[in-house]
Amino acid sequence: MVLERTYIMVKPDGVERGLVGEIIKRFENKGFQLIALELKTPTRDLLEKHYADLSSKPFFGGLMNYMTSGPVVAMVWSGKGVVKSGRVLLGETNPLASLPGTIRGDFCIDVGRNLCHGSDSVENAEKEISLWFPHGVISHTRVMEKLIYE
Ligand code: 3AN
Repeated sequence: MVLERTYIMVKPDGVERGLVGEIIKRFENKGFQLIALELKTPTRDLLEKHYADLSSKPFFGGLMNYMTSGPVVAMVWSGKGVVKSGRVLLGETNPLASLPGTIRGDFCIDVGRNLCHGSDSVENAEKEISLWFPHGVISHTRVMEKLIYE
């Protein structure tokens, strides 16, 4: 089975607030598989590439300052429908519009401190994975696959 991949990132506020484990737990509980993880302080150059489509937005400067304020946890998750489902687990961009039960709905308030990032399409996921993990990710088929998929 060829499984989809997505790029999920715990932003500096999520790392600082000790929510890394909670966010990972929700993806694990769902049945998705972690195939890459790195704690790193991203450079402005990397973030400008990651957020290239937002460069003309009025909040871009604030977004850069926020995202360079500390380390992030960069991850790649794999699974059936993981791009869309990952966005559902995260909640809406605006945390106040996110339902309880989602990560943003449960843990944050402001759009400029919304804890996490998730790729919004399969195409963007593959671009973001290449950008954040230029050396690739592990290839490992886990034994429990049969317990997750029919
Ligand atoms: P998402 O992260 O849900 O895909 P995008 O790609 O529209 O949302 O925005 C990327 C990031 O830019 C958001 N996660 C948030 O941190 C920031 N952002 C988006 N819209 C605003 C806004 N109106 N004010 C401040 N920051 C924003």
